[in-house]
Amino acid sequence: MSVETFLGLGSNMGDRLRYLELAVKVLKGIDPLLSVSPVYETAPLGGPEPQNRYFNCVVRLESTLSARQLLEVAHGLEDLTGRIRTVRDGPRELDVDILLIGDLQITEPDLVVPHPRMSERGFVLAPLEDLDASRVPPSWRTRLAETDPASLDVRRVGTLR
Ligand code: A4P
Ligand code: MG
Repeated sequence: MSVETFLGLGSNMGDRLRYLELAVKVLKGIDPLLSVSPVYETAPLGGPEPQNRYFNCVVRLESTLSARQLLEVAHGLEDLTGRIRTVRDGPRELDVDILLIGDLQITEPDLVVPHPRMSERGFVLAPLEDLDASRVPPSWRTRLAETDPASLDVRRVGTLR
């Protein structure tokens, strides 16, 4: 049975749009009918200073893949861009986060779904809301506005080809 899955894509190194486009192209091999949110330019959250601004978007796809298989796909996409993992939250050509897999809940050392930090990130909330507002409880936005308003400072820059 296929399950509605949301992946978050982010890039803040090199040709940021091209990396997002590449990821979407590969993901179309899993679901040719996938949907892509608009692309947002966002301030880097965490990690070493200074860092480039990110381009972020969210992809919605239907898949029969297990969570583990999806994590392999995510890592495969990151590797495809030549990403080398150095420091946590460090700059990256492509970061692929599994945000939601239907209503599945997973808590394992190397895989947590829903993504544990998605509710604290304007760069996830805005594009996810574009694709499916029902996945973003209003309380998330209210809390974020109170605790970290800078995180909601995201700017829509366009759509992928
Ligand atoms: N992992 C566990 N759960 C998941 C999941 N749901 N999806 C594990 C994907 N991976 C998951 O990730 C480290 C490990 O997390 C993976 O090997 C996987 O087993 P990583 O991508 O290698 O390391 P990271 O991304 O540096 O750390 P982390 O904790 O995943 O950070 P995030 O949450 O991915 O955030 N600012 C802006 N504006 N835009 C961004 O996109 N991204 C980050 C990274 C920081 N700041 C940002 C952005
Ligand atoms: Mg990550």
